[in-house]
Amino acid sequence: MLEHSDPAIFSLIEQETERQNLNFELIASENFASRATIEAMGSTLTNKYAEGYPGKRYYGGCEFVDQVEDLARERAKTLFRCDWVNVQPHSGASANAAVYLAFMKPGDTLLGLDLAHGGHLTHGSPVNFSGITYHAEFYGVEKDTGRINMDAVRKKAKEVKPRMISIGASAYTRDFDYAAFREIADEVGAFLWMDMAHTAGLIATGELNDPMPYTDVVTTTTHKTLRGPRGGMILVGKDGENRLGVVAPKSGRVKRWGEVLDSAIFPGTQGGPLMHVIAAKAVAFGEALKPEFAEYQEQVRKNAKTLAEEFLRRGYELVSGGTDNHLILVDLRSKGLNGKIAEESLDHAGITVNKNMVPFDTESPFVTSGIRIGTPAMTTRGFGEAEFIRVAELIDRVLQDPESDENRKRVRDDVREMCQNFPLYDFVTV
Ligand code: DSN
Repeated sequence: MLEHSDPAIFSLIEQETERQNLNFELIASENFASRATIEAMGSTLTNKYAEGYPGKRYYGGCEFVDQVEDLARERAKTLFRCDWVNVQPHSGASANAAVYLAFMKPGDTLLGLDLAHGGHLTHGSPVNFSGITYHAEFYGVEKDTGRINMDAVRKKAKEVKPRMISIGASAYTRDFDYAAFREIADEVGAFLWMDMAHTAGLIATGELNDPMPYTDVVTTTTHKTLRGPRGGMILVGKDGENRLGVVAPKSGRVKRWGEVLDSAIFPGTQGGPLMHVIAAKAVAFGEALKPEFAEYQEQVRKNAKTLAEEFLRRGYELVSGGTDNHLILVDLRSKGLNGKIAEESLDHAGITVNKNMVPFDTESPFVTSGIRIGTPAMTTRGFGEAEFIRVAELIDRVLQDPESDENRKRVRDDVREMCQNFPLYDFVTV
């Protein structure tokens, strides 16, 4: 249909699909959703309004979308071994906004990981609603280890007495000690929130520590390591009466955490849920419950480890000296390069990464001293350790002579050849 009704958009989608097919996709937060997931997203469910929750909607005709949302919630609860889930957040940022609304009053203090040390905009950055509405304080990583030091977090928490502590990152290569964070939160009387957007897939299959038993609330996106549609989700490990004292308006009954967070999504921060995306989430969670998904997550980590070893062997410096998860953070200063030059030259060679601040960076966020490289997307395409050794070699070849068109072109030809041996989707012919 689209080819005839809107050739301009059709052609751009074709070109983007070709770009995805013929490039190394190494942005740590990206992945390739399955054809089934994409099919659910492109379905008639986009036509339906369904404000409210299954069984309690503000619109008629919700009998089928109710079942869709129930399936998504049940599958997510099984996948993450938790009591309660809300699958309606349009994005990770929307999920996080609802957590703030539920737990914090304007001006309350949040203690989160510094954006410049691998944190996220929605964890208190001064240019984000979280830093504008709330008072944000930060913990960071140590200069010599590149890791979070829990004694330093405790010291900071005692000093600033936060109402909520956030865990989670977009550029941190190590796992988190949730038990230690819980202890600190209890010592200072704070709520504990984990944003597992990057690592949800690895957590689901047990590759990384599980935050559910230790945290008050967990948020995530559904499209990164979790490999679902673009969207968000909120989870509670152990549901129970909320400690905020929020009561149901008519009965005066103390609400459960899940109910408080449901209200924070709708009507608190969102309107109608995207039922086509919720259907796609259900499809992706169904896929994630299969044994192949655990094998995939194991391979994601093995590939990241291989990539780290190969970069170290080639004389690069890595923040924290390696990785426990799906990404590495390369500090390019010892090679006389910066993130901007590296990102641009790799782009010309068909290798997509993003420039990234490294802790204690001496460059601006527009230049940066590092690049972040992730393995989830190319692992989905079938790359194993042998292919990631080759990925490191091709990146190194570009970075040895980043301004040379000839060098970039030669690498680009090799990248294309490898990509063609691992087709993105079976309908892609380029
Ligand atoms: N934009 C995501 C990332 O690249 O890590 C975080 O939201």
